[in-house]
Amino acid sequence: MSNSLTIALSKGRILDDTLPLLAESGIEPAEPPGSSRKLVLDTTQAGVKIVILRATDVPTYVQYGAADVGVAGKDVLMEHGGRDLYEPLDLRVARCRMMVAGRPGANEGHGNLRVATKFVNIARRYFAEQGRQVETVKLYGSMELAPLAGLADLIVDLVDTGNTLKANGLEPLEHIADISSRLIVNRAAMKMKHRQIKGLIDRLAAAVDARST
Ligand code: PRT
Ligand code: MG
Repeated sequence: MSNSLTIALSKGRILDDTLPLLAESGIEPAEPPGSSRKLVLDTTQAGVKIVILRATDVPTYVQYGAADVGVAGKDVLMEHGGRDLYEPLDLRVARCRMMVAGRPGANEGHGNLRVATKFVNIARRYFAEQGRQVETVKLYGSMELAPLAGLADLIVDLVDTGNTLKANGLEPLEHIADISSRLIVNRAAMKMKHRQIKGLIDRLAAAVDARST
């Protein structure tokens, strides 16, 4: 089993944007993902498998070595903490920005602001670093609704075009971080399967570079 390698990906943007890079690196699913309900896909390379997870579970699988490598958004890694993970490559796909958003001027109010977000660790760290007192409220989706419904003054969310905010009468107010997808690697796997993983990193890096030149 020395040639076995498990790659963790998540459905949606990350899968859509990563599969072409993997294909350019010589790894393609043996059957089109989505053609069945399978969560483990064989690939054109013997021993190399792709597992399809929830985006927030990818760092956990890689951290515990249930997957050797994975692809996760920087947002997910920042929120997870990224403990025990190598992050050797920025794949430069699924790009967006982590922003504070709200009604125009909503971040200027004095007193305790309430911030609704699915990224509570990122939000707490950001406001604490600035010495600003906020109360965070954990949500699992549709953050844009929170200011409209009176649940919170501000949200911390991902913004790409800004259309979702605009459609809900909100504006991006403060930039927290630029986000893109990263290759992550389990520490033990990096040692035990070094030749194989180093080869994958090099081929992916070449595929990423070929795009931006
Ligand atoms: O959907 P599910 O809950 O299963 O997981 P997920 O939402 O994390 O998965 P997915 O596929 O939606 O996103 C995976 C990753 O894509 C995220 O972790 C980010 O790293 C990256 N990404 C890039 C984005 C966006 N761009 C993005 N625009 N993730 C989400 N959005 C959402 C944002 O939350 C907001 O609702 O799109 C909306 C804003 O888009 P605009 O264009 O209207 O500004
Ligand atoms: Mg989603």
